Amino acid sequence: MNVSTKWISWLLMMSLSNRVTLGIYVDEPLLYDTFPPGFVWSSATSAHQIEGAWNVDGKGPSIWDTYTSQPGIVAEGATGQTACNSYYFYQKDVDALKSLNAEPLVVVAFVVVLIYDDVSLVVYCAGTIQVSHYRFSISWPRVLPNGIGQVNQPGVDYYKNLIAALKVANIQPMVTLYHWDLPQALEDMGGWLNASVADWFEEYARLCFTQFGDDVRYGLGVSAPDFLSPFNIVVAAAAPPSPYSQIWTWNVYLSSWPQFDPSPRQSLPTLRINFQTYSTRKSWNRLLNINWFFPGSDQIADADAAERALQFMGGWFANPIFGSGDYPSIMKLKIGEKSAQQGFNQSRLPEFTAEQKLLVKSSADFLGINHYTSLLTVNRPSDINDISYESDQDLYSYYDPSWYGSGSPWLKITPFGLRNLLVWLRDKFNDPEMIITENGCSDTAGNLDDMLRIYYYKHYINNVLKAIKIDGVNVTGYTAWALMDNFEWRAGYNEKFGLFNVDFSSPDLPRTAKASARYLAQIIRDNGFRTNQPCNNYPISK
Ligand code: GBH
Repeated sequence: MNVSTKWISWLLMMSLSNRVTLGIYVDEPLLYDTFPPGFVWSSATSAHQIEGAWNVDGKGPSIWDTYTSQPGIVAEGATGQTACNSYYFYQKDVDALKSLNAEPLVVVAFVVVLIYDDVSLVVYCAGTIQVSHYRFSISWPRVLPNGIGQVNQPGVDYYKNLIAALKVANIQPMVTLYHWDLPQALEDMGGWLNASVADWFEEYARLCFTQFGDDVRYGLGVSAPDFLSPFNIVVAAAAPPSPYSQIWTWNVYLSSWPQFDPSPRQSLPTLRINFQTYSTRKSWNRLLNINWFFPGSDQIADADAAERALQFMGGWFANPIFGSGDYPSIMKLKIGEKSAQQGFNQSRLPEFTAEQKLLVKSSADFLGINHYTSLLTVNRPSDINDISYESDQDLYSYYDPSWYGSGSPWLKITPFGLRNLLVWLRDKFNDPEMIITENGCSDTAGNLDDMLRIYYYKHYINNVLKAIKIDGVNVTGYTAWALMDNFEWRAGYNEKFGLFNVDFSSPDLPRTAKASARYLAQIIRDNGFRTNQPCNNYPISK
């Protein structure tokens, strides 16, 4: 990128930031242009959120099966025991994906018209660009009921069947190895806090590569590792009183990267090499969940706070792999200083050895980003006695009241933040290849006429396009979360992210395309935004 383009994009970013800090939400004009040829279009789910069949065919329980069996924790006592029943209904999922998948042959379209009498769906979906990928996760306890040791063949067969069905539909699997459903058997041995987890994970990953590697072009590692930390999922998933509640203050950093994660040991590079030999394309990754943080004012201290928030959330994992090969210096500084003041004899942030740094650095082929929302951030020193990941950051984040909301309290619709984020990641982490591995919006209605979601996808995807075309960021794929309404963790079934509605009151759990599914299919068909497609002109039809 030349100097003047950089300068212009900086000016654009500043004007966006200023507008946001003024607190007035303004619709942005769309860029009418197309994505680069070969751009990856995908939609995503995760195993525990959709599969159901939690205790059949030899599957072992996961920490989420245990967790949701405790009353009063998940909204309305919801569980993932049935969910979308994808263990049995996976063909319905593939069919849903197919309707996001534009068939090139008009002949096919006519056949479908005759069979389904749904002309509009066919019209929207006809074209030459298609959803090329489906991102799903493998349930570790379904293939290894005890986490290690005995393999559960029916579980392996399930994923083989799914992959085969995707192949028939010409959709590439994009496989997440871990989306939070740790085998309970491993949790009982200390879970992510037991250093042996690196070996356990390696055994599991090897099994997956051996069984599925031939058919998988993109392999994704651990989804949103920050949410694995004891503060989040592990503590929550362990029945109180949890041993972690005593030690999490010590282990929040430890458990969220070097100890609990195989990367600094042999495994990640080894697995990556393994994966390469099994794959037509080398790819290995860990997915960052990262917000964008705008400074809450034009004070330098608040700009620094926003940068700190980004580094703690994204740099924590991106910097060791794509940046300097170590934790961000601001994390080292803050946690080091605070640890000393708090009487720890060393920083609570562990240090990588030189060997670990080398192993981690460049251990991924692209940066996977899960992104949903932005916040405003101001500098605010924390109480020194409060020892936590949040307090270490000395800041306060909040939402601008003018931003549109969603069905989730934490998710405000801020499409401009995504473009800022992509530019920031490009600049801080050496212009990595990036794939957006999750992006999407919830409502609580699950209605088919989901104009809010159309708005969300339209403007977020358009900001990805601007980042590519105007700022020169190397984004090669986009994944819509979620393919269908599903079990939304602690929110149960109340928050609906689906492109497809699932009728949970019917035993068949039918998946029905929402207006947003058709809208997205249109963007995919056009591989972008065409001036003769005003982008808001896709009426819902039966
Ligand atoms: C994604 O994470 C998950 O990867 C995906 O499985 C999930 O379906 C999707 O979010 C939508 O929820 O309840 O206020 O404590 C995005 C990051 C992490 C954001 C957990 C919400 C809980 C906020 N999410 N966080 S709160």
